[in-house]
Amino acid sequence: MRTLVIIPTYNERRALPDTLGRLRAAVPGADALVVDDGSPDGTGEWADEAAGSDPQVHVLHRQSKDGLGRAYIAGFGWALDRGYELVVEMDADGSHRPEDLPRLLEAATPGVDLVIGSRWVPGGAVVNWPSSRQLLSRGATTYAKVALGLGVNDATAGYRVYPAATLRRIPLQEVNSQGYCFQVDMTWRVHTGGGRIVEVPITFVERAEGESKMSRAIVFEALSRVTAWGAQARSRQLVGAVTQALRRRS
Ligand SMILES: Nc1nc2c(ncn2[C@@H]2O[C@H](COP(=O)(O)OP(=O)(O)O)[C@@H](O)[C@H]2O)c(=O)[nH]1
Ligand SMILES: [Mg+2]
Repeated sequence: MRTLVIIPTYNERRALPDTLGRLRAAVPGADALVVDDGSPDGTGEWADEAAGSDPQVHVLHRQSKDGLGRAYIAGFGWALDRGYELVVEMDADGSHRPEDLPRLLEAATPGVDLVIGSRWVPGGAVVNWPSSRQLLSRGATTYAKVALGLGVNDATAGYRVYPAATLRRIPLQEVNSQGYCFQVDMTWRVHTGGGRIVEVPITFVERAEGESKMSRAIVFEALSRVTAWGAQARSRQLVGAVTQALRRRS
């Protein structure tokens, strides 16, 4: 299967060389696309050099920091235009171990619409992640489960495999969640479209280099959007139930 691994970057000059090198070694058949948002630390220039010496490495340059979601949407479009069959999301900072990718790709069998590398299933783990971030991640997933009825144990996870067909079914230009909410947004769209989601345990390793781009605004976006989607879904269910009851009576 023609596979593209999309790596979004903002100021990952110190972490990207290791991640990319390990990825090329772990899955030599897969191509890589670095989507850089004009990182001031020279990440984009380094990626250009890597692409110059390796035809399986590509770079998409964007003007300025515009959010993880938009970087991925741009990368998905790039992948679909070029006929890739499997599209992978992977962080640049080493949190998503490239050595786990073969197991994720194996899980992308026919009939599977999304593979999530999950920290919160048996066999999954986190290393060096502060307890505050663990709590936030678990809390967000539990909230998404309750509010949306999502049967997924790690809805905010960013290590994923999408078959191209799944991405083609989603109106990507309408997906405008920016931070980690983007991952929940995409999961919710696959779920409501009747897609089959499979979780594979991974070990998530907190970055050793550079800084997290997590912010309060990102948490707030996820909280408010998930609440709104949940309310919409509940009201649709209610309208459906009332309509059926009325039909039965008439
Ligand atoms: N292109 C791009 N990449 C981003 C942006 N925000 C975060 N990233 C990348 O997304 C990945 C995950 O971000 P990170 O800050 O490590 O999030 P954390 O692991 O949740 O703390 C990393 O590869 C970042 O460089 C952005 O606005 N644009
Ligand atoms: Mg990180």
